[in-house]
Amino acid sequence: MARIFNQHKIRECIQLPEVWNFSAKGKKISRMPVPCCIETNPELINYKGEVKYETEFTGSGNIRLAFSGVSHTAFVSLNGEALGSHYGAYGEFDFICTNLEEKSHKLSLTVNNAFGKEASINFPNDYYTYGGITRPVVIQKLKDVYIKQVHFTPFLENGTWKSKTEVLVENISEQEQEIKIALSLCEVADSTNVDQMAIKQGDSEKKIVLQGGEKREICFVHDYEQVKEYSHEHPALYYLTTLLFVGSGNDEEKNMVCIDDYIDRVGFKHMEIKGSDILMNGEKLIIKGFNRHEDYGDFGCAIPLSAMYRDLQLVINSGANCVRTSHYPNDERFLDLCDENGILVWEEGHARGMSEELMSNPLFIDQEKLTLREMMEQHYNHPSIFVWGLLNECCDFTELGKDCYTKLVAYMRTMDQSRPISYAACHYGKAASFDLVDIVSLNMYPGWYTDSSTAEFLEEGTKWAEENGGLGKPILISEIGAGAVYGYRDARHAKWTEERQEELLTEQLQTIFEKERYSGAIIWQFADCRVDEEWFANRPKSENNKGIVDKYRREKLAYSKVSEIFHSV
Ligand code: ADA
Repeated sequence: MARIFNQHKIRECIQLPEVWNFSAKGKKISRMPVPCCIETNPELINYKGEVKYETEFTGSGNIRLAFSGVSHTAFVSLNGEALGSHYGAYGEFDFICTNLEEKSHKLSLTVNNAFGKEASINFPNDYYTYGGITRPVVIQKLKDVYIKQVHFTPFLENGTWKSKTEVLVENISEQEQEIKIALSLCEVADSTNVDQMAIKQGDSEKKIVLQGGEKREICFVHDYEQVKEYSHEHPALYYLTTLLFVGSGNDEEKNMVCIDDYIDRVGFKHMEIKGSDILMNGEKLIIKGFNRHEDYGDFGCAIPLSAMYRDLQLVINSGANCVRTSHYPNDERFLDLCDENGILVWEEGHARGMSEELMSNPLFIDQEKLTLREMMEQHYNHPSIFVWGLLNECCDFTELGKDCYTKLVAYMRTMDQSRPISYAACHYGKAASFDLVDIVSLNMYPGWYTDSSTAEFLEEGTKWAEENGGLGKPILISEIGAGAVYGYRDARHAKWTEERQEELLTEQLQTIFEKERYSGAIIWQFADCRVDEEWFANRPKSENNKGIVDKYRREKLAYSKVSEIFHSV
């Protein structure tokens, strides 16, 4: 499943095999689990290039093939007929096949994880570009009309909770269809309550007529007498159920037939920037969290749900309240876990450390818009997401760079006006684009890459922000930390020892949390991760060793020290 709860009770899903036929050039491998990174097979641990997958399923009629994540480029065909391609390892994409005959169908993918100009955001980096079908694949049976997307936007008006729900439906037949959409909302906590809490005010049903092939958005606005707000401390979730009925013009209500459904989990939270504070439901947020790459031991980025669950428990036990999905949209099952545990999420589009030259690739803007659109459209309802991020440490100081940031932030604003936007910056002293964003976010490594103290770095960064469009805005330390090789302990407390990492993080965090001006700190990083060998010079084991746990989640000295500090904030 692509989520940790069942999104459909009406819409049928077709079970796919968990091991597919597989081939890779020059290798004798013939089978591969899905989802899985190809590097999990020792024969492919350094493989870059094309691999081929094939499987079969039986079905008929209208079929939706949904891929939650394929790294990084996929070419998909069904029964030998090309359906299309997709670039981007971290966003869901789908194909709708209509009027299939009842038989066994052959689903084939060619997947490529090699670097090249046609993959503008993937290049040798301080994390690893894994290969394969790395997230779940879902096949669903659709009728002639289906629910394509549901966006739920909670908001406060004169102290009363309201919501706007936008339901996007699509008629994949050529015939005109009369449909009815019905919404209901009930607390997840008592979802056994069959008398689902009907929407209190306003209408919860609407009828429309769709022409053949038409897509239409139907908007509902509702008031609520009382709801439980969503927060870190009290992550109250609600099931939002959308039902789609069809009938003919003279049909009585009772004769309309429910043919599709879409269940999601939502929460009532309201984000606001007030002066230099970030507010959630009117309360000032002090962020204390971790940057987390999707990279776990020998599983690479295809982290099993049980391992995601373990990561989240370690985050919760540390007293943290936030995870930043550095530097790409995450597996939605991890976001589901964050939702139900109140771990606030900074989710960002895929990009890390792109130079002006890389950003001048003619494909870049469209490819970056795709990762941002997939992230914001697909993850819109997650109440844990409190800020959208983009372009981590990319070129924000030249005319071309600033133009990219300007275009992409404007694009993000068209998709969500309910959450603040930020980007993590590091080019101190150069021009910056803080005028574009709601929160200034600074990456810094005091005592690690330079001898500056945290206080000195904060003073320099604050001045830099105020001179470049960030005056009076919240300032969040989006990355701070130091490296340590797991198990390396030494009386000298030399660099790369666990002792040194613990000392530096202690000074860094204590300095930040004692200053009211800052909205908190997100440690770089939660766990060690694999990096490209081009980064070997200061990456022992060809890993980014700044985790407070290693890639197998074995705790370093810093974990308990960070936990002590986070619990004291
Ligand atoms: C940057 C970057 C991270 C990581 C970090 C480091 O802040 O955003 O991805 O590379 O530096 O470890 O130096």
